[in-house]
Amino acid sequence: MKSVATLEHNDNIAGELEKYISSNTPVVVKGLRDFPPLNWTIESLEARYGNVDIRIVVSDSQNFVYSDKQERTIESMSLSEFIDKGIRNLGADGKYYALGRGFSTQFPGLTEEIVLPTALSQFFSGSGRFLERNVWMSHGGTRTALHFDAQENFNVQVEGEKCFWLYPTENKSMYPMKMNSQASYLSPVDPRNLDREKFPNFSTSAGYEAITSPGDMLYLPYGWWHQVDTTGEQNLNVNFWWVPRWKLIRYWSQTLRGAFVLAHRAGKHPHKRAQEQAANKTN
Ligand SMILES: O=C(O)CCC(=O)C(=O)O
Repeated sequence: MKSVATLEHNDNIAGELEKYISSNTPVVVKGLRDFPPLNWTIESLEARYGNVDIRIVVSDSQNFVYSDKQERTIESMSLSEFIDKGIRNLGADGKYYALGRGFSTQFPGLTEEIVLPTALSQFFSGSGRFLERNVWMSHGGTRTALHFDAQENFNVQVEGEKCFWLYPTENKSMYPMKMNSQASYLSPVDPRNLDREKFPNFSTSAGYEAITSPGDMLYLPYGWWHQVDTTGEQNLNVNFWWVPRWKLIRYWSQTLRGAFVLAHRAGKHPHKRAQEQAANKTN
């Protein structure tokens, strides 16, 4: 496994980072400055937003694995309830919880704080670049299943550490779930616990590792597969997703899978609609 390259935050960091973005190569920027979320803690967010209702991912273990039949199980609860069940009393009710993809817009006033440092602000200028900001929170020890996102990603660590195992967009032996499944952006492979009989072509040597500590920002390129482990008692993280125009065409297979996942979520996947029409005819 190779290590992802690192850069130090400096006033000219954008130019250095641009080379990695244009070659779709991951890199970690260390020592981020001028970034308000680095002052947050889970407790300070709870004090501000404890009563806010959020969507929480629920699992039977800290290994958050999804199936092709059901993308993932979601429950709605207040931030305080989540922190109680998922962080302060880990596993006490036999379930495990994580705030993954917690839209910043659910927390009034937070989006304004999740703003890239001035030295990096050029990346979101220009029109048509959908930008989503998320808050991630969990007890350490979680594992997020191997998947890719059809977006560019800046992922910043605030509390605890994350260990990313990354595989290039072009890698052909990732065993993605079926295109017509709910989760065609996911792979059933667990690279940290590899089943060689089931997945003989999976290449561990194709992987890269990036460990991020508070103040580190991973650039996770469009379509790169990633499995993520968290450490520490508490894990807090924010990320930015945005759309690169030319990569949508260059990595069309990822783009297509991403579009099908969105269609599934909206109930408009062609396969799902065909099934529904067939069911209606027989009724
Ligand atoms: O932190 C995690 O568990 C997953 C993060 C992730 O998948 C992402 O930022 O795209």
